[in-house]
Amino acid sequence: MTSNLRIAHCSDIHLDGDSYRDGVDGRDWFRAGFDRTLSAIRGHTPDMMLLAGDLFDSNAPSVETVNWAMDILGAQPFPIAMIPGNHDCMAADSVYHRHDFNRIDNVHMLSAEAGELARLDGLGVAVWGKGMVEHAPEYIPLAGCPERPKGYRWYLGMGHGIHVPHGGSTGRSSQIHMQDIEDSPCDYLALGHHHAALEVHAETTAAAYCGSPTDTVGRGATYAIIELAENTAPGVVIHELEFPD
Ligand SMILES: [Mn+2]
Repeated sequence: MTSNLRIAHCSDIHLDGDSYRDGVDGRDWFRAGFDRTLSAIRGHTPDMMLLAGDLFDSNAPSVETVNWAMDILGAQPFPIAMIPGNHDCMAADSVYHRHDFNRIDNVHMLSAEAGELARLDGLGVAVWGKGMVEHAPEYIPLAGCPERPKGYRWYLGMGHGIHVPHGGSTGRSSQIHMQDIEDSPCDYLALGHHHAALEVHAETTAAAYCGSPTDTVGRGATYAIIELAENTAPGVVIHELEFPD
């Protein structure tokens, strides 16, 4: 169990998405973007990584791209916990029904509809997440998160959906209400879906959308590094990647 924990958080990679650059193969472009992101993340020597959804742009990525993704996740020198997003949700045709990411030694795929925990005993970390089946107003990404499991120093959660501030509008799909963040038993919530990075901390839970490292909307192509330490406020830093021309 560690008294300090450094977490890398990325999301919304959208592998096999359409490139918006003329003459560039979208497949190569998004792969290169994820490769670059992981390289930058390794430079921070994190204890672990959280991937908060939309690794793939759809539930129909090429088998070659899925194998590429499984290989590169498996090659990272830290454990990874991940959830599906809306683009790669757990619908009947989900890419994750065809390819078992839990076969990768260092990967914990949290895809159960009711939610599930990954236990990283060596780090004293428990991670909660669940698999979105349908991106719909009825789906509440942070609903059902259990209390902190006994015996773990750090409790992390993940969610993929739209941020709803207090008094914000309802009726959208996959709402992450500020109240859900305030009520969360987790130390840190790694959120995905908004491609623009956004810190949404509550008093007892740090929370952030890390943004997308393959999209420059908002604060640029980004990922986050989180430092948790005993008796110290969490540190969340959004890092911007250089974006190739
Ligand atoms: Mn999304």
